[in-house]
Formats: sequence, structure tokens, C-alpha cells
Amino acid sequence: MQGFLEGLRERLGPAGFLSEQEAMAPYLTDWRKMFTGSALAVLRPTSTEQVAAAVRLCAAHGVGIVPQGGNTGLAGGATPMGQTPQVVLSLNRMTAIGAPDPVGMVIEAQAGAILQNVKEAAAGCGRQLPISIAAEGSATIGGLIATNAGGVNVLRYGMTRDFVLGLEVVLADGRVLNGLKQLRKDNAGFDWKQLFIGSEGAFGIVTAAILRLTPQTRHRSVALLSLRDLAAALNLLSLFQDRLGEAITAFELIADDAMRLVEANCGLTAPVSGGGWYVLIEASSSLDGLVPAVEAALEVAFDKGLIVDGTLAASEHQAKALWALREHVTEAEARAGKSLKHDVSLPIGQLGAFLGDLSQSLKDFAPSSRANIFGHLGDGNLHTNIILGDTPPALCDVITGMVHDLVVARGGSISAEHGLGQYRMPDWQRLTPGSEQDLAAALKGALDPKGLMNPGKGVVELHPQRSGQVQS
Ligand code: 2HG
Ligand code: ZN
Repeated sequence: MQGFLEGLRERLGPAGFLSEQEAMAPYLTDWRKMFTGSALAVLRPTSTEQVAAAVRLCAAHGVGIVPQGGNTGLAGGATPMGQTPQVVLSLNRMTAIGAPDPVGMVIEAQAGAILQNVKEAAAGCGRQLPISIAAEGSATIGGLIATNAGGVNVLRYGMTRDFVLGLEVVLADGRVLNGLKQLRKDNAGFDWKQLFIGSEGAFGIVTAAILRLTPQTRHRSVALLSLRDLAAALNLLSLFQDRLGEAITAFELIADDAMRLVEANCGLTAPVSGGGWYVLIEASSSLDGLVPAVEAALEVAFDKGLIVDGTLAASEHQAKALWALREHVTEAEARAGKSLKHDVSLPIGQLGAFLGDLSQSLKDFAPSSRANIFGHLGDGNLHTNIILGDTPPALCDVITGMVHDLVVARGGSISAEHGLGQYRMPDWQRLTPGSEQDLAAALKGALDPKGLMNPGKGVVELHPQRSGQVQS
């Protein structure tokens, strides 16, 4: 192993090779300290050639590689796991961002470029990259692509996949696939880049991408409303879709309990009296007339009795303050003690029944727990996190398994936008039809026959124990 590590240090230089425990520590645990692993070294290449050289050396020595971007994931996908020898390969020194093309509406970025920086570069030429997540000041383009990240604008713009026009990938044997094309239309053969989007580094390492930009919207309108029940929220969504169409950019749900948690733990105050549920709605457009259209839609909703109370931001400052309430739910939850994360999606029509099942099952299984429910209602994606209270730790797997069973029984997914990582892999194996798992294993066998690309995540032939699922 010493010769192998020397070889890596030689190829990557002293700044690109960390092996001291203290220097490696931040790369070996996720930002929420839910998952911790060990590695022979942390590699920090500065170019695709260096990534390829490191991959070739690892392949020759049978060492696994865990790619890591901003380390902001919630499922342990970028943290090493298991006992096999592994290195972490951080892309955090590959941060180049190309000049945006305002006519072609594209921008090129290396995998380690931070989302916020890419968004600012696009905004500099009057275009936007409307991927919007709370961690955008740290999350990287490579990580977003590897997890096919979602966020609050999916309703209008789609997931990260919808922005990827071209991809450069280092394969498991160290060959480089250069697909940095700017094409919106390319049916010359199958679209191989899709294999690497959302597969969490299990097939190869994303090193750069060409991203699609959209026109900069010039007006936005943000409202916080309280509602009596989920049915009212769905009626409101439908009403807004009828009246505002594609201008609806976000339609976020926050349970009353979740809002109270934000108020109690983050020192913020909702300027709207509670009614069971809150929705935060954003509409945006390049065309004039957005605000009167939103006001008219709200008036109709009030007249129909859908809204208990509400406020429409009168300034950008107020809009940001309303968004802060939604953006602080995760932090408020973390301050409330240990919790289990669930990132589920269901057909929208099944959401109400699912939440009913969940509340009943929690009463039966874990009476001292409470659900923290919020998320992207317009996408059918809710975070049904469970704050454990006095629930015995031994029940964690049972609760998560129960939530996932309820989701699958109603045609849903156990991960809408965060990925499987190492956290959800056991339930994916338990709940996914064998034919789908066989297909995934066949692809893994073809692209990574030695099983060295992000071992245990994305697509897996190991059977790891669920670990570190409790967030404290
Ligand atoms: C969000 O929607 C993120 O705010 C985080 O996906 C969700 O903390 C969570 O569970
Ligand atoms: Zn989310």
C-alpha cells in the first residue's frame, strides 16, 4: 500500500494528497455528523487528467473511490463505508466556471464549482440557473448531478437532470468520456450521460458539465398562506395552476408544528396566524402583470374559503423573510433533538391518505415521537421526518421501514430528491423489484466490474447494515 500511496502523492502533489487523520477528518464525516467512515487518503485533484490518473492507480490496486463535492448530502452518499480500502476523491479544487453564453443559454462548470457561484456567473449576463436548494452556498455542480438534486424550483424547471446538456466523466478504468456538448437536441445514439446523473458516483466520476440556462425572470411574487387542511392546499395548487400556469415557481408546504418549531428554535415569526398548514408560494415571470395576476388568484382563493390567513410580500426584503421561514425548517428540526429523515414522493392524490396512515402508525409504533412535515407539495415530495423524543433507538429501523412501506404501498418513492446514499440502500434492496435490481447490477457490472466506484452506494451488490440514520 505504501507504494500505492506514494504514487498518488506523486501524481497529485502535496496539496492534492491528504493522509493525516486531522486533515482528512472533515472529508470522512458528513456535515450533519450522521455518517462517519475511514479512508487511506483524501485526494484533491485539480484536473480531469489527475482524476483519471488517480482512478487508474486505484483500479490497479483494488482501492475503492468515494467522490465528494460540497459534502452537503443528507444520505451519506459521499462518506466512505464498510471495511474495504477506499480513498475519498474531493472535487473541491476543480472549481472553474466558463463564461456563460447568453444566446446559446449555456454555461460550463467543473464538478467542484459551487452552485451559488455558477448562478452568479449566469446572472451576470442576464440568465439564470434556477436550481434552488438551501445548501447552494456549499453544494457543488458534480454533487448536484451525481444525486440529481431537486430543490424548491422543480415544479417549474425540473430536477438537476433537466439542466444537464453535456457531461465529462472519468470511468472506472480511468478512461475519460468527453461529452461536453452544448446541444439541446442530440438523438445520435442513446443518451449515455443519463446513466451518470443520479447514480451517486456508482458508475463513474463527473468532472465537468455544460448546463442549460433560462431567461432571467424580472418579477417575482411570494405569498405565505395558512390553510385548514391538506385538501385546501391541493385545491389552491390547482387554482394557481389554472390562473398562473407556468409562472408558479414554488409551492411549498409547512405543517403548523414545523412552523412552530422554526419560531421556537430559530427566533423567526410567521406573520400569518396558523390554520393547520402553511403554503409558501412563489410565482415569477419576465412579463409585466405578474403581481396583479397573483393578487387576483389570491382573492378568488379567499372567496372560495381556501385560505385562513395570508400575506403577500410587498418587497424583496419581505419575500426573503418569508422564504427564511421555510429555509429554517431543517435547522429548527436539528435543534429539536434526534430525528429520522424521510424524503418521499407520492402521486399527489395519495398524499392525504399517506399522511393519515403515517399519523396512525406513529401513534401505534412510537407514541413519543412527532412528525416534522414539510416540503415540495407541488412535486408530491414531502419530508416526513420523525423527531424521536423518547423513542428507543432500537425502533429507528422499524419506523423508517414502516414509513417506506406506507410510501411504496401507495405507489411512491423512498427518495424523491436526496438519493439513496448509504442510508436508504437497505430499504431500496428490500422494496425494489428484483428485475430492477438485476438491471442496476448488470449496469454496475459492465461499467465498474471491480466494484470500486463509491462502494456500497447508488447501485450495490453488498448488503450493508443501515448505519448512522439518527440525526442528532
Ligand atoms: C429541504 O427541502 C431539503 O429543505 C432538506 O431537502 C430536507 O431537512 C430535510 O429533511
Ligand atoms: Zn427538499
